[in-house]
Amino acid sequence: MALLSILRYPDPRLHTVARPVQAVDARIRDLVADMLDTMYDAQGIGLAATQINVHERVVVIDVSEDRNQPLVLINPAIEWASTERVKGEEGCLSVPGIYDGVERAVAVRVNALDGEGRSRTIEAEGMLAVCIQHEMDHLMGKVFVEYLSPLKRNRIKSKLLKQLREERA
Ligand code: GNR
Ligand code: NI
Repeated sequence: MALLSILRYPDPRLHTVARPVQAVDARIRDLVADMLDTMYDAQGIGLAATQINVHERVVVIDVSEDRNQPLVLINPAIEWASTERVKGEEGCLSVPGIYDGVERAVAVRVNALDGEGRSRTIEAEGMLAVCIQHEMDHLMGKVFVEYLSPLKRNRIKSKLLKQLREERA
């Protein structure tokens, strides 16, 4: 079990674009195991490698009530997204304590490699669809607060920077 530290907004490294994984080998399997440990420890429903400062297209998700249905998405690609959209409250382990509304596609179909390197297609709606879109944004260097108004985003930035300063004091 290894816990990795999670980058916090406004860390500029959160805006790095991740590169595709070339092969699902032992290194990637170790990374996935550590990301799952980290996500469960932090009580998140998802974690993108970007958040732990690894800039490869790896995501872990578990939206199950009992926290026992891990999903691993490597090199995820959206094959289809509904034109119907819905606004829901989002949070992020990299933006602790902040929650706000973001509009997303209601349903998506995603192709990705699983933890064993097998290709699979996932059809998602509800919380899983939201989480997949949120995590894929991380891989593109995008954090959910970038969907908010500049005013809100700047307030969030100031609040989190102040928290960091206070923690270091
Ligand atoms: O734990 C998380 N909860 C959450 C709630 C609403 C919308 C998206 C999320 S993802 C977040 C974990 C996280 O930051 N993943 O990148
Ligand atoms: Ni997040």
